Amino acid sequence: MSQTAVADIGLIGLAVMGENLALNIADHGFKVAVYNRTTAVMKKFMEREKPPGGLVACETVKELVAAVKRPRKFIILVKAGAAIDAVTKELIDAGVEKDDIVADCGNSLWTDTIRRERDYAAKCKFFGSGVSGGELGARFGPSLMPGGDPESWKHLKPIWEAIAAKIDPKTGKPIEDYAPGKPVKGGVPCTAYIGPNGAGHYVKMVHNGIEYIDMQLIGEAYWLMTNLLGMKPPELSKVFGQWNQGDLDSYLIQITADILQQKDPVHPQDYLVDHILDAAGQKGTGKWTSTNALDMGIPANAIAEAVFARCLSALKEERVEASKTLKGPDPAYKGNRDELVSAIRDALYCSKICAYAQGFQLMREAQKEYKWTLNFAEIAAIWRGGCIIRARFLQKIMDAYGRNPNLVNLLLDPYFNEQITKAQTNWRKVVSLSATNGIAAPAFMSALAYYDGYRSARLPANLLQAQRDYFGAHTYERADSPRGKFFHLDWPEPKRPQIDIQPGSGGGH
Ligand code: NBP
Repeated sequence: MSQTAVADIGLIGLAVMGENLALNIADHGFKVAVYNRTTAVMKKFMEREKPPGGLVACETVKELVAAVKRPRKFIILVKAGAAIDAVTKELIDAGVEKDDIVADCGNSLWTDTIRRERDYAAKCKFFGSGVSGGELGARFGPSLMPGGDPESWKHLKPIWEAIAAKIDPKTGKPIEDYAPGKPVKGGVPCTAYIGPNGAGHYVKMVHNGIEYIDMQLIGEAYWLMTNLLGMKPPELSKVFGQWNQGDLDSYLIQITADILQQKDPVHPQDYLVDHILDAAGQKGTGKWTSTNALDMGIPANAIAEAVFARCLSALKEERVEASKTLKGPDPAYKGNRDELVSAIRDALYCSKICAYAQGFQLMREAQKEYKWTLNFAEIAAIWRGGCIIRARFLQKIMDAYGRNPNLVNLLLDPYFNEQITKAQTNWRKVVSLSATNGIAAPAFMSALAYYDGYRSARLPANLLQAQRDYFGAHTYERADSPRGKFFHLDWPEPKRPQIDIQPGSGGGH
């Protein structure tokens, strides 16, 4: 089949994300040429959707390249990793030229995007754009985090702004009345140019790291109410539904309320959540965020804790065995139910503030490392709609960076400071209760430790430095000397224990 150049953009990869994004683009009046490695998948998609002329079916990469108008623009939505390079090379072999734009919209590691932009520079303009929102986001408006050459962004911008989720400028909330074929008109798009090379994918990675901790915190709240108050899924669903009316209003709280009222298809009298195996999966973006935090020396401990909590959950069989021998207290709470529910809500809100403080601190450091200039108010703004962490709370972060673009840490913003000051007694109560009742709440605890550590003018690292100097002559700074001046003490010889070995007492082995 030969093609004439009629399409505004080409899209490769028609799995969940690709097919929904293609329909979204077509709904907004752009013609999209679509291709999938397995042709049957593309054909099935075209038959099922019976597209009204917005989609152009291509069976080969050559056809796809020929179908797109110049300067050609392509979206790659295939499995992150080696497949991105394979597809980019196929596009180049099929005739993509130096000024054509190849936008990888998968969950790629940002350093791969930096490398790809450099490696393919002579052949095409490689661009990296984070996409969040899953299947529904892709279909009805995702949050898009584009990073790459600013000239390429000018060409992509009209499409990105059209297909992104939209925010009502009056309420700051997402406009959610998009139906197939009837896209939202007006509103502020949840996309903005993030920065050069890997910046878009980096910010998307941090988004996912925050998503891990957001989900873990909700899980811990659910688990504490289940174990300390004996609450059942429908009651818990109501609590999450109420929380969704206030400061915790967010997509993840809303879907939690929905999930908790879902009956089990196998045992229709039961709730599905009670039959789902408690072993979490992961695809790696939380781990990337945590590894990067360690590499840069940024204390994103709550985010890392959420990743480790998934790892611990995955040791299901080991945990089952350990539960038979390792002892702890049986949960027993005799206090007021409503007071505890409200304390758990406060613990969740305070921990969430710390988690976002860590995510934004990470991005602050990354911009120094990679020489990007990130606009944190804008990043919070584009996360208000379309993405998995969308929440009313993000408006507060946007306001905080609007007040002070150079804010060192979100905790120092007056609004967040006041929220934690008001709610921390409850937060501490919940963490204490989880410890005394033997209920694992690692993210609540770790966020509180971060808060207490960050607000401490002194920490026990003085002793740690002394230990390092003692055994390894690693030197220390003195509290009464300027920073950067290092000291070493010739520590007295360690007193070694005297071992009295009697001749012939068995030392000849
Ligand atoms: P998958 O990540 O499951 O990838 C499947 C697609 O990749 C299929 O179209 C497959 O073609 C294609 N593909 C593979 Br695998 N290797 C290929 C190769 N060497 N050459 C050409 N095509 C190849 O799809 P997805 O879940 O739609 O996600 C797409 C991207 O979006 C991923 O990077 C993902 O991380 C990211 N993302 C996903 C979500 C989500 O909620 N799923 C959200 C945000 C971002 P085939 O049909 O021939 O096998």
